[in-house]
Amino acid sequence: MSEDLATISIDEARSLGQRLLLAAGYSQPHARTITDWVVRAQIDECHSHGLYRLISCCELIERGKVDPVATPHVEDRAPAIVRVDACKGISLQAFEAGLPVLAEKARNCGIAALAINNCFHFSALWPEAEMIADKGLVAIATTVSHAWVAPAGGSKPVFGTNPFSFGWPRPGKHPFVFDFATSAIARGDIELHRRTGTPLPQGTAIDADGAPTTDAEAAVDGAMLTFGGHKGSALSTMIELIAGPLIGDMTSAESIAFDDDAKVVPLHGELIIALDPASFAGQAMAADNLKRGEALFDAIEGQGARLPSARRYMARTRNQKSGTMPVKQNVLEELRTRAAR
Ligand code: NDP
Ligand code: PYC
Repeated sequence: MSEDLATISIDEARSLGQRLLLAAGYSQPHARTITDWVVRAQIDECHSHGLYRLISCCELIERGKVDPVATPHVEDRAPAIVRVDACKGISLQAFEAGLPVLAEKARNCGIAALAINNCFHFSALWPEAEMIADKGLVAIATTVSHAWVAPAGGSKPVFGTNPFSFGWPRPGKHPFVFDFATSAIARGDIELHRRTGTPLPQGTAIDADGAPTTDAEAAVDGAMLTFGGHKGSALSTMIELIAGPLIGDMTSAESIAFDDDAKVVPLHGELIIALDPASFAGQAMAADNLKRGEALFDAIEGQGARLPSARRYMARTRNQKSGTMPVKQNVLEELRTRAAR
């Protein structure tokens, strides 16, 4: 095990998460969902959105931002649109409340959208894409965050790290899922580098004078960069529009203004779209069409390339078998210190 990684049992992580969140003031349903999601992410060895995020969730209460007992409100807006108001709670309860309605609408209409509004959002998006794909539906999920990222050709933060996730069902196999920030690096990774004082990868950030930097502190004072230059910049703009104004929620610039230097995770909306293969092609054809997707995956893997999520699925298998998982040493120390208070 590398120097900065410790091991924790999955059971201990679950009970640590529940204890911390209940003691912080979250309701039982929020404590359960948040714990489930961060433990899932840690099992898949997604360090930036795993157990580390328990600290972010506690800070949200300590800095007076989140409603820790909010009950999401589901609103049937149109045959293919469901809206869930998270009422300034964490997004996850809202997603779980909206998911069955989204799936039913997608089956009825062929395509449906779930708009989550008014949610504090700290999590990775792949669990959502995976849960939708596990229902036999194609998934797209996207959200803004805080304005930390400069547009290509500029030097001042405008965009959030704006993640985009896609899920495709694969009968008998884990779904094909990808999930990434449209910034060159996720903010969570910058924070993890900042905690340990380790350099950022080249090409991910600029300092306050607009000069390239690998120093995480300087990046926080300056700006993060989009991935893929102008292409990531355009994608990030699209996400600002469809997960912001389209659904009547904040842009990343508005979210960071609302934050008012509290330095907590963002408050905004999320757009989730589900598509039903059977509605496009009929039940029998849909099965054939999904098999044609398999040929594509074979062509990718057949030449030694890997599919997105393959690393996660391998980590999941390994860690579920052992009942333990790796976690950053400094994160575990902080969680145990908080739990002992
Ligand atoms: P990564 O760069 O770590 O990974 C991006 C995706 O690419 C993953 O699906 C990953 O699969 C896949 N991938 C990585 N390397 C390869 C490879 N060599 N070949 C094929 N596929 C590959 O993601 P980010 O750091 O950009 O984002 C991390 C997380 O941060 C995401 O889960 C995202 O949702 C979250 N996030 C959340 C935000 C929020 O506002 N809530 C904001 C920004 C990010 P694998 O996992 O298997 O490696
Ligand atoms: O890692 O960029 C990020 C992020 C923002 C909000 C939650 N995670």
